[in-house]
Amino acid sequence: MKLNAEQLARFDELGYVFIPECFSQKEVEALRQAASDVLNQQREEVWREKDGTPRTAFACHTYNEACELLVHDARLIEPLEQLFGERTYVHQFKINAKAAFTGDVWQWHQDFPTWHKDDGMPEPKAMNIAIFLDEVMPINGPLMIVPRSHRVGELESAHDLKTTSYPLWTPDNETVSRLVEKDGIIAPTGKAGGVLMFHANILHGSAGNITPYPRRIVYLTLSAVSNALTNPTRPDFIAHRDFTPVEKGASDALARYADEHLVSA
Ligand code: 6CS
Ligand code: FE
Repeated sequence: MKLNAEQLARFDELGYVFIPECFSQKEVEALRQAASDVLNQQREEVWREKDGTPRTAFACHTYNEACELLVHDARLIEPLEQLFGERTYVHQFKINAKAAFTGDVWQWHQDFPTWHKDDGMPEPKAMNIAIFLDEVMPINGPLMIVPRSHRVGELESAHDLKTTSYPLWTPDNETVSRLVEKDGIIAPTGKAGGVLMFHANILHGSAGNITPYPRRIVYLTLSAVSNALTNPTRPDFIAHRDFTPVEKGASDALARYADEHLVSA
C-alpha cells in the first residue's frame, strides 16, 4: 500500500496520516484475541500500571503469530519505505492496553528524544504506526496530537520517572502550551482497524481511561536501515538490536490466519 499525493502532502504539513478502516474486522478480531492472550501473560516484557493491570506488552511479535504477521504487513511497511526512501528495520513492537477504568496517562512527549537519548538512535528517521484494536472514541483516552509540531525539531525534555509506571522524556508545560496555542490539538477517532502514522518529532500524549471501554492499540516502530542504534541502554525487548530490513509477507497472511484461528464468540 502506497500513500497517495494528498496523504504525502498532509503528512509533510501536519506530521501524521490517519487511514480509517485499514484492517478488516476479521483481521482486527484475530489481533484482539492475540492481545488478550499476550496481555494476560506474566512475563518481563509485559509492564503493568501501578495497580497491576497490564499497560504495555513489548516484543510480543517474537512469541505471538498474529503479531508476527502484522509486523510483516505491507500496509505498514510500504508507506514508511516511501517516506524514508529506503528499507526499514523493527525498532520496537508493543501493545498499549489503556485498560477500561484504570488505563493511565501517557504524558506529552515526542518519540524521538526517547529513542535518541535512551537508544542512541541518530536521526528522527523512524516512526510509530498505531493500529487501533478497539474503537477509539473522544472518551476512552484517544491519542492527542499537536499538528505541525514535527517541524520544531527535538524539544528540550527531562526524564520523567514518576508520573506513570513508564519512564519517558517529556517537555515542560510552557513548551506544550506554546505549541498548542499555535496549532491546537487533534485526536483521530474511529473504528478498530484504523491506522495512524506519525512523525518521530510530533508532540503527542493521551489522558487516562476511566470508561468501561478498553482502548488497545498496537504500536509498530520502524526505522530506516541507515538509522541503526548506536548506544542502546534499554533491554532488547524495548529497543531491538536486529537492524536487518523487515520483509513483506503475503498481502492476505493476516486474513488467512484469522480464517484458520479465529475462535468464534
Ligand atoms: O519507549 C518508547 O520507545 C516508546 N514509548 C512511548 C510512549 N513513546 C516513544 C516510544 O514509542
Ligand atoms: Fe509516543
